[in-house]
Amino acid sequence: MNTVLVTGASAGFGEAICRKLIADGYKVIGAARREDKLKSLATELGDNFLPLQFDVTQKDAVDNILATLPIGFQQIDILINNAGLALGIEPAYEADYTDWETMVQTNIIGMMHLTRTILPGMVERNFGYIINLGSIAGTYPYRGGNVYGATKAFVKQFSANLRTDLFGKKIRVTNVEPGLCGGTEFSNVRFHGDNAKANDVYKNVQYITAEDIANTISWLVNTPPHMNVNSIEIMPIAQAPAGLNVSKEM
Ligand code: 8X3
Repeated sequence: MNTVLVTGASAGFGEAICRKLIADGYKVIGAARREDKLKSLATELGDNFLPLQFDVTQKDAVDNILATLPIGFQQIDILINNAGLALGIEPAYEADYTDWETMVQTNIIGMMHLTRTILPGMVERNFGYIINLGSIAGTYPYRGGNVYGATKAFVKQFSANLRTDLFGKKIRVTNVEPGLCGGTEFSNVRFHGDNAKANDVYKNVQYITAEDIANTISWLVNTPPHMNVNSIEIMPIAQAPAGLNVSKEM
């Protein structure tokens, strides 16, 4: 039975991924900052689920916890770098600089550290799979996407470069790039708890859901080991890159 580590497991994509992969028969380590949420997930998911309380930005704490995993969960076959966030939607000249730093710390440095820590074991066993949660924001610019989109462009290129470094090894890497996804805390976090603003993003739109992403990841991990999906971009039918715009007012 393969073991999966999912970061950002307490809500949204992470929670849905844990639920789906447990149902698929995997052992799942769910890592997140919020212990109470992890505990209720553990009660729901049973003995094949191991809750781990850590913040991906706290390097030493992550190292200590990963070095003392219980028997049965020590060999991580699949790493799902899901922890990440968007903060703010202001243009670059008005954005909060600490928001930028937090996004870089979580979306880039947290993912880098988990990958660098877990990848050598996969290489030793010549077996493994890393799935990174990128975003369409890493490909398509939009107003206020500045640093968030740039962190996801990093995820995209890092994933591609991992494939190159792993050439000739039986280790797979996929960058999953979701578009507009509702029913999660993503926009509530982005708007710093302004729930009315967050709800407005999804009003009258058929968005994709965390379950859609979890089902995609379930499909990915169950594809045959000789096959690598380099990247997969998923938008709701209601969303599309709608062409270049020209401002007539300038
Ligand atoms: C989430 C998708 O379009 O809100 O990364 O940036 S989007």
